[in-house]
Amino acid sequence: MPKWLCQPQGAKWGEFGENDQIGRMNLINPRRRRRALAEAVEGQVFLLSLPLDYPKGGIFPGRHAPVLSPTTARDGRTMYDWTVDGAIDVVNDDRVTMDLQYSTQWDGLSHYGIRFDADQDGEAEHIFYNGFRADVDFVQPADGVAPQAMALGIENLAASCVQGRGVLVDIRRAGCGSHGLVNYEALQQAMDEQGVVVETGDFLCIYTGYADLLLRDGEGVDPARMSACPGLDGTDPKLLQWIDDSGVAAICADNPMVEKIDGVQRCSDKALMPLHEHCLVKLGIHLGELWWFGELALWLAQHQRSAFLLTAPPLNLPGAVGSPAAPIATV
Ligand code: UVW
Repeated sequence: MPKWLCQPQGAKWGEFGENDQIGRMNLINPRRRRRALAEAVEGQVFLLSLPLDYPKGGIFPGRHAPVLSPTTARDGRTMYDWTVDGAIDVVNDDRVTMDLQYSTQWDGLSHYGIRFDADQDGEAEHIFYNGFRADVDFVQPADGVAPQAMALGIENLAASCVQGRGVLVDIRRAGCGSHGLVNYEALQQAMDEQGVVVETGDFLCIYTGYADLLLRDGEGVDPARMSACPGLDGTDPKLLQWIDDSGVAAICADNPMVEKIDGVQRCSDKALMPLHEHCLVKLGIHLGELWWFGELALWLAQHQRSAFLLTAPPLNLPGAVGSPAAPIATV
């Protein structure tokens, strides 16, 4: 029996096969990867990750920074500065407890779904990319039961290796209105001014300046100031159509959601996060969030370039819905 009878308007479920779990990552084939490798002319590298204990200052109260602790050795002792008699070895071994989407991260396709009646029985299911369902394809958390994405888990993204051509657009001054919403026209204008040309299978990297402020201000980060940073306007139909037509494989931003939702005019019964809906649910476009572009953006501007080789695998962590990342740009 098919997973769905009806798909949301504008969705392209089935485009890469009925059981596909990586969406537009499928577009990155060996030819496109060779094209990306050709951008690595200088051999210079940039780390696009924040230190994973950023943001500071408790600006995302629901998500928690990593906490390190030592593991326990088989002899019951703390495995930190651990030694055994009669040998010279000294061992440290540690554990981390962290929210996978606290800092620089990938949103997996299992991170975000919508309520939609895909089987046409008159009731909306909780449904994800390509028609995977919360009640069938996920283990829901319960007492003593850990949650798990049995479909669309982040390990699928890891298996694709996440390497291709990145293109960076600086939208720090492109935001429209008091909320800094960047619509289709504003994004196009920024791309034209910066000579950015997006090709099928590219990773579109959106530089808003948000992560620069996180790094600069540390514990003193000012939420009001952060919310003035620009972000994509997911309610703009022209922007959503362009994302579809452009063939981007993923969109990565240095802000927490890629899109901005404060100051947006929203209709009732629509998604709070329309760009998430469009990308993660309808098209299978992964979202990278809280990446850091400061040094890369400066170098690219100084060299009149916008493209680079991007290597950005998530953790190969079965069943997780997102993952920290340590993306690398090579120019
Ligand atoms: C949500 O908070 C739902 O999404 P994100 O991690 O993309 O910001």
